[in-house]
Amino acid sequence: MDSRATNPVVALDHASVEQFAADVRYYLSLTPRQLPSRYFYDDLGSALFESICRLPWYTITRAETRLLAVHGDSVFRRLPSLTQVIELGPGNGEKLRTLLQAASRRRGPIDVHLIDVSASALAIAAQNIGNVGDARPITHQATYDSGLRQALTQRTGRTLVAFLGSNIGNFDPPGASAFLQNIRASVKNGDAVLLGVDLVKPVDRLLAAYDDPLGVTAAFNRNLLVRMSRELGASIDLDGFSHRAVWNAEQARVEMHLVARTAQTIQILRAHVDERLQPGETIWTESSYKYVSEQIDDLLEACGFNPTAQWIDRDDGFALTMAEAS
Ligand code: AVJ
Repeated sequence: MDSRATNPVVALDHASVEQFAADVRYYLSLTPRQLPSRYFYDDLGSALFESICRLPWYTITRAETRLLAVHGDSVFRRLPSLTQVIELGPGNGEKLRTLLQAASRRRGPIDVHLIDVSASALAIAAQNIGNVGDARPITHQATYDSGLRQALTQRTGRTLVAFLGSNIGNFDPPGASAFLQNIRASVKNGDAVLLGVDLVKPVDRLLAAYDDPLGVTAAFNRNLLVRMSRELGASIDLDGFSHRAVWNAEQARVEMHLVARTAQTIQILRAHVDERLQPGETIWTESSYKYVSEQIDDLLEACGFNPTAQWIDRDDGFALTMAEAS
């Protein structure tokens, strides 16, 4: 949805609640039980995620911001005549602002399309981008695919698609390939992607990032239950669920789960949900896949991109990779 369109908002909100209910019903019934991680990001969830980014144990945001500040100028130098940047899942837009500010000189105005499912994140991001030089923020409250489609219908010229913060980690490997292939099919030769990806690192560091001593990540995870109660009228005992993060070495992913402390029921009358969980039974709420740097080039190449630069933060194990559609 384009932020400038005011009318369809109500209809979309209604539809998105129905979609949420349908997704909860479907994913909770799977084995193992799941909930899609994109539903973390209501207003409270987005605020909790911002807090996570400030935690000493969650290094992704700071590492990426450092790389963008240092190498952002090279990104722009490699893309002369860039007229448009599309960021998928910008959150508060601070990383994109760092990137834009790193450009030593820029020719002409640049359209900055911000695509996020969170309305509150978009409002903050648009503000953060709006006061950087000649950047013109355009917001789309949408999922990645539909937002990308909307943004590209307004294509003005050479385009950079930014997918930062290791957001790609939420896709399983086939999903990540399909997603990048879809981007490749949607952009033109000479367009580029900028991909920020968290790297495999020692397990203790991975677990501390997803199960922090302050319990912010636990609150972020359990907020999904709060959201289900608030938006869907779900009847859930919030205290009946605890947060768990596990490193799945075989799959190279950190998983987050909600664990039933005792026997639990989740009931949503309007969505015909009536699930009973055994003590210890889990709901899998997120995967954050971690990569080794060479895999990122391989993945991009397999999806029709030509990697042109990769910058790595060794301290925190994070890679920023640029690739061109050619
Ligand atoms: C925004 C999806 C990249 O997977 O690290 C942070 C979300 N989950 N702590 C991530 C998240 C738990 C984050 N991404």
